[in-house]
Amino acid sequence: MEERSRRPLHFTLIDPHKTSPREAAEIALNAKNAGSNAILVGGSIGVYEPRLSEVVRSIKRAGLPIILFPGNINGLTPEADGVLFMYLMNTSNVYYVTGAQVQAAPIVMSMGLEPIPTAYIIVGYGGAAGYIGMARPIPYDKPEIVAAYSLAGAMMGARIIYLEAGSGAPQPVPVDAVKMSVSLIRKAGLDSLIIVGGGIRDGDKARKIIEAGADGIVTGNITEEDPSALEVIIKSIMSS
Ligand code: 1GP
Repeated sequence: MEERSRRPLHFTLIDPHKTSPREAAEIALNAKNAGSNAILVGGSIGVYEPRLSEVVRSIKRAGLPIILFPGNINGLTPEADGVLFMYLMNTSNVYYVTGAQVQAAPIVMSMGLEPIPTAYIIVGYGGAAGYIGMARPIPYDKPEIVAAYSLAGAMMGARIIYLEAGSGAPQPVPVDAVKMSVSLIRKAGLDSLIIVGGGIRDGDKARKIIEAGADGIVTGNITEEDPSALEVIIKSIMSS
C-alpha cells in the first residue's frame, strides 16, 4: 500500500427527514467530540427546504463544516457551507446526471454554497439512493467495473469519487473495488478523493476500507443508532 499523505476523513451523515433538529444537534456535537471532519446533510425521500434549513441551523453550534448531500434539487439550503455537486454515474436516467444539475446550478450560486464536483457511483445493494436515482447498481463481485466508473468520474473532473453501497446496505462496497479504483485513479495521475459509504457499521470494516486506499468514509445509520460507535470507528480509521 502506498504511503498515505493525509489523515483519513470521516463524514457524519444526517438525514433531515428521519432526524429532528434536536436529535441532529446531538449527533453533530457527538460527531465533533469523536473527531469527525464534517457533517453531510441529505436524504432520498421527504426532504423539504424549511425543515432542511432548520436541521442545518441546529447543527451549526457543533462547529463542523456542513456539506449538503442532496438527492434532488429540494436538498439545498443557504444555511450550509457547501454541497456535493453530484452526478450519478450509473443511472439510467439522464436527469440524475445533468437534469437536476441544470436546475440546481443557479440556485447553488445564489445561495453562495461551495459546489464540490462529485461522481456518485452506486454499488451492490443501492438502497433508496439507488432506487430513486434509477441506478443500475454495479454487482458487488465486479470490482473492475467499479474501478472503471471511478476512473471515468476522475477523468470527468470530479474532486470526490463517492462509492455508495446505499444507506443500510447489508455489506459495504468491497475492499477490492476500493483498491482497484484507487490504483487506477492514481496511476492516471489524478488526485480525486475516494470516499466510501453505505453499510459501514464497525471499526473493522471502516479500517479495511481505509487500508484499501480510500481517503475517507461516511457513516449514517450507526451514527444515529449508537453514538458511542462513532468514536470507535474514527479511532479505528486513524490507526490504519
Ligand atoms: C448513505 O453512505 C451513506 O448515503 C451512509 O450509509 O447509513 O449505511 O451508514 P449508512
